[in-house]
Parts: sequence; structure tokens; C-alpha cells
Amino acid sequence: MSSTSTPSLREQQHSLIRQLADCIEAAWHKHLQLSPYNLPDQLGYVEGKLEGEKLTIENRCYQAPQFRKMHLELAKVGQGLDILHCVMFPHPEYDLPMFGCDLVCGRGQISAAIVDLSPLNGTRNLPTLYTRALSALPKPNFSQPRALPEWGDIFSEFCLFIRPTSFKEENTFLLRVQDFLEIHCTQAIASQPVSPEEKMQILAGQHNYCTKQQKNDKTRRVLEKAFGTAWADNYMTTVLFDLPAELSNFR
Ligand code: BLA
Repeated sequence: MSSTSTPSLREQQHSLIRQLADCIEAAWHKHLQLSPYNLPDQLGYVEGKLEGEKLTIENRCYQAPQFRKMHLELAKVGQGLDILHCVMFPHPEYDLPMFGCDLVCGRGQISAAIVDLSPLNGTRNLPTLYTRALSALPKPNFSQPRALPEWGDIFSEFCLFIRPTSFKEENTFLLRVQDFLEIHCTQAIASQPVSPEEKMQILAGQHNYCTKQQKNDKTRRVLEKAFGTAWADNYMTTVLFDLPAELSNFR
């Protein structure tokens, strides 16, 4: 299915997933000069069923002058599990963090809501203008924060990982994602290309980010159950967390 398909899964999903998907696309359209990004053949829209329930995946993918790939994925496992996954991969010529967001909803209840702008510049710190803008946002208060897994050292000090417990908390999460995107897109369009040396560091940062995300066993297990081990590995390394072309020999 092409990147301009009608949003059929979106209408069947948890309201926070729907709202978040709309909010992400609205921010992209508002700020960035978008063009389509073609995912590997046959991986735009996929359905699988090995053990148990049917898994349906619907992808939207764009690129922009500052971003190599902007990926929004909605997935549905049977009637019980809805997932939103979103990553913005900057072109490595720009010193921009990685925007990532994941929302997992089981039986009508969101169990995991995570959003971050993760640094890629070889330090644990975001560029100064990001730190300044993010520090100025209202501090969110959630009753059930969640602990990051061991591979989660890629995330910034601003990473938000929670289980929302009310409509109010769901809405606070949504607004926080909107704020992150507003800051990110504004910074991105104002940014200038870096030196070749810095670009190499940023590429190493992207390599580290993708390698760590590929260690998410919870994502891998869902994909393996529906499509098998080899398919899941291919999907995680070519669609979800692929490396920029300059690094594809490093795998
Ligand atoms: C957790 N991701 C999860 C969980 C599931 C998925 C089932 C466990 C939910 C829970 O513990 O409540 C599944 N996520 C998926 C699937 C896809 C997906 C199948 O995206 C895609 C088809 N994950 C990301 C991104 C981030 C991310 C971009 O894709 C962060 C920016 C984070 N997901 C993330 C983290 C966890 C998670 C940190 C918790 C992992 C853990 O507790 O071990």
C-alpha cells in the first residue's frame, strides 16, 4: 500500500493513538517540506498470522530536507493490542536529535507511552537550544512513571516513559508530544549542516541508537509471533531501525 493510503487502521484504534497520529502528521505538514519515502517492497502494509492473532501494520513514511526518513506506523494485534510507533531520522549532516515515540495499548488501556528527543552527537547532551527550549516547558506530573529497560541509555534526560492512568494524563502526554514536535521542527528548519568530522560522530550516534532499539525484545516478540523470526529481524533492521546508507556496510 502506498504512503498516501486512507487511514483505515487509525479509525479502529484507541483514541489516544488516533489523536497522536493526527498530531504528528499535522506537525510534519505544518513545518516541513515533505516528500514520500518508499519503504522496502511489500512492507508498507502487512498482515501476518502465525500463532494466535492477526497482526496488521500500516505505515506512513515521508522525507524532508532535514530528515532522511519520518516514519509513522500503526499496528493492530487481534482485537486486543494497538500500537503507534514513530521515529524521525535526521540526515546525518544536521546535528539534530532523534524524535521517537511509542504507544502500546492492551485491552483498551495504554500500558506504555514513551516520547523522547534522543541525542546523537556523541555526548549524552542535547544541543543547547534544545535543552533550553525543553527546560522551559511545564514539568509534567504523571502518577505511574515507568523504568527504562537496560538498553534505554540512548534516551535523554527529557525522556518521558509512563503508563497514563486517566484521560487527563493521556491528554497531558499528547500535549507534551506536541510540544516536543513543535520544538524539534522549529529547530530543524533553522539548523545548518555540520563539518564532515561531526557528521561521522552523528552517524556513529545513529548506529548506536538503532542497534539499541533493535534490542527491544517486547517489539521483537510481537513481530515474531505473527511473522516468524527471520521476517521480524528483517523488519526491525530495514523498516523500524534501519541505518543510513553510509553505514549499511557496518551491519
Ligand atoms: C515497549 N513495545 C513495547 C511493548 C510492546 C511493544 C508490546 C511492551 C509494552 C509494555 O511493557 O507495556 C511493541 N512497539 C511494539 C511493536 C512495534 C513498536 C510491535 O513500535 C512496532 C511494530 N519503541 C519504539 C520507539 C521507542 C520505543 C521509537 O519503537 C522509543 C522512542 C520504546 N517500547 C519502548 C520501550 C518499551 C517499549 C522503552 C519498554 C521496553 C521494556 O520495558 O522492556
